[in-house]
Formats: sequence, C-alpha cells, structure tokens
Amino acid sequence: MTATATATPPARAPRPAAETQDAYALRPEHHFTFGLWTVGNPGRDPFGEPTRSALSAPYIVRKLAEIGAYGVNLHDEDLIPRDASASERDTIVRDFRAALDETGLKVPMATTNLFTDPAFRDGAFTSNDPRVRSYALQKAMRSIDLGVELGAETYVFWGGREGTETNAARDPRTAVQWFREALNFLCEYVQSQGYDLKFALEPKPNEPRGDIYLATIGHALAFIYTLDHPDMVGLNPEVAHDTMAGLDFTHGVGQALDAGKLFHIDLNDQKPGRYDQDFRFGAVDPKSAFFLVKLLEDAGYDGMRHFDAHAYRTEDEEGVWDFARGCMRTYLILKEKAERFNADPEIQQILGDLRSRGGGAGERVAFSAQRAEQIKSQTLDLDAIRQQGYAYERLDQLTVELLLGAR
Ligand code: GCO
Ligand code: MN
Ligand code: MN
Repeated sequence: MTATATATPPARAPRPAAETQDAYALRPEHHFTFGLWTVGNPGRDPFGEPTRSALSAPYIVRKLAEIGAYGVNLHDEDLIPRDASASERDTIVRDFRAALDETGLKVPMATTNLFTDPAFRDGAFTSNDPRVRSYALQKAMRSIDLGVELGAETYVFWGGREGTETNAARDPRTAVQWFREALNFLCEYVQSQGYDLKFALEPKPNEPRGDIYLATIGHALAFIYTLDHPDMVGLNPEVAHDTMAGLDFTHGVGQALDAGKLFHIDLNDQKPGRYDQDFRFGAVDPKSAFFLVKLLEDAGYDGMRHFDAHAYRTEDEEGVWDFARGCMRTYLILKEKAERFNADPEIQQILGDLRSRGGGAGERVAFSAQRAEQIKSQTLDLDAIRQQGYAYERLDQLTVELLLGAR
C-alpha cells in the first residue's frame, strides 16, 4: 500500500456535452419512470451490507426530474415506514408532494410491499393464516389510498411471497381461490371509493419464494378472466422474470398487447438461469431489448416505460444516475433503430417478399362453408413450398448490422 492513499475520491471527467444535447436527450414526454426502490437501492445483497447510503424520497424526485424522467413509483413502505405515526405520515407525504409539485414529476404507479414483513413469510393473499390474509387486505387498501392521493392510475400486484417451498403446505387450487378472492375484494374497494384505478398483475416464476403462483404472463392472463371485474385488471410483465425462466419476453408481451392487457411494463435486463439481477435495460441482451422496444413502439403502446432495475453494487451515487440515464438512453437508441429497421429498403424488401408469397398476404381466413370447401379443394404446389427458404439468415444479419451501426 502506498502512503498517498486518500479518503477523497479522484474527480471524474466531466460528462461530454454531446450526451446531454444529442438526439437522445431525455425528456418527460418519453414517459420514463423509476421506482423509489430502484434508484434508491443501496446495494445490499444476501451476502453483503449496503454499499451506498440511503437517498431521501424528495431528493430522488428532484434528481429524477433533473435527468429527464417523467415519474416515480413507490411501494407504501418506500415512502412511509411501517411503524410511522399518523402525524409522521402526514409530514412525509407533505414533503414528498412538495418535491413533486416543484418538479412536475408524476406518480403514475403505486404498489404494496407484501413481502418484507416477516408476517408475510407464507404469503400475503395466499397465506394459510386468515389473519395474515386480512392484514394483506388492510395494507393493500391503505396503500391504494396513498397511491390515489399521490395521483397513481395503475396499481401493481407483485406476489413475491405468494408461493411455496413445499407443495405439502397448500393445495395450489386453494391459493388461486384466495388470490382471486383478494383481487375481487380490492376491485370492489376501488369502485366503492370512486377511484379511477386499474390493477396490473406482475408474474414472476421464483425468488423470493422457491416457486411463485401465477408464474408467467400466460398464467396471469388466464387468471384475469376468472375475476369478477376482468376489465379492471391487466398485466405488468417484467423482462427479468421471463428471462429467468428461459422464456422469450417479447412473445409474452405480444400476447398481453393482443389481449389489450399491457397496462404497465417493468424494463430491465437479466442473464437466463441466474439469480434475479435487475440489470440496466439492454445491458445483457441488446438484441432482445431491440425487438421488445420495436414491438412496443410498433404497437403504439402508450403506457409508462418503467425501469425496475438498479445500479451494480459496485457503484457510488454517481453510478446510480449513470445507470438511470443509461436505461433511458438505451430505450431511445433502440427506438431509433426500430425506425431505421422499418425504413430499411433491404429489410423491408425481404419482409415484403415473405408477405406477398402466393398472393395471399394479409388475407383473413374467416370461416364460411364455401371458404372451407375452397381451401379443402385448393391445389397447393407442395414441392415448391417444401423447397423454399425464408431468408431469415440474411434478415437477421441485416438486423445485427443495423444494431451494430454498420448500416
Ligand atoms: C421483484 C419485482 C418487484 C416488483 C415491485 C413492484 O423482482 O422484486 O420485480 O420489484 O416489481 O415490487 O410491484
Ligand atoms: Mn423483478
Ligand atoms: Mn418488477
């Protein structure tokens, strides 16, 4: 060790002007949002203590506004400690609102922490203990009140503790029934209060429970249609959750969009087969992120682009804001790439050729007895069909070259 070690970190090079003034300048109308728990993540992990100090909620609001975000989302406990008195709650909410009013930052989404309290060790809405199920409803209703007070229009349910380590504990059908009962109850609560609020279910396969109920987009989507008020309930899918399970997230999002159920989205990145990493959007698999952004933009998705991710544990506070800007910039860069993809003559030529094969492009095959007869008796040139290629190697290479900046 040298004798010159000092407690003062070396000054960092100033950020180049290009990054704040270029085509990817970050603006509120892009509808990028972060959770208090995301940029506020102090770098704690199961093996280590926090590496960063806590940031206050009003400070986070001001910083997010400064870097061009649209909104901030929260769990009840991100803002108000579980044991706060009524007057402490009022003071906290007042200071938070003052920062929102001052900056114009919005709170588009809120949610309940139904996972930290040891009371929820066996689940919240699906706990075997009816007192815990009541506590979960109580906490959710109070948290819905808070969310609505702050202007939230979407309310997320992520059932992190709704699951098992052993199926000896509970019949999975019972869990589904209890989950349904709770959501039906809360839909009626929202209606009874006259709130303009929709619910978004967030599926995840595992972590923190060994296995979580409603593990995928498909499970959650089917479940919605068994509820009393399916119109009030949609999805909040997350990149990392499908990727952990080795699934193609973009396919799930496509199905949610098709059903009109993409109410919200959690963007981040993740390597398959790992612990829940919550990396910066596009950090692991920019190509998958590109197809996701392309889908959202092509579909005209008009909801929030929420980043449910956090900075590497190695980072100090400056690294946190680098992380946050990075999520948003990558989204905008990929959006621009999607526009180029849609305008690229060679790419569009290949797609056009595929669509026009056999002259039947876009033709709907609605049933009629006549149409059925026609298809049954149609003579198809199967030899030619069996031999034809699809040019996807060329198409994918063009996509990769576009993404790598070579076209
Ligand atoms: C996770 C989840 C959560 C939820 C959050 C909002 O893996 O921990 O993604 O971050 O999104 O609780 O409901
Ligand atoms: Mn997650
Ligand atoms: Mn999430």
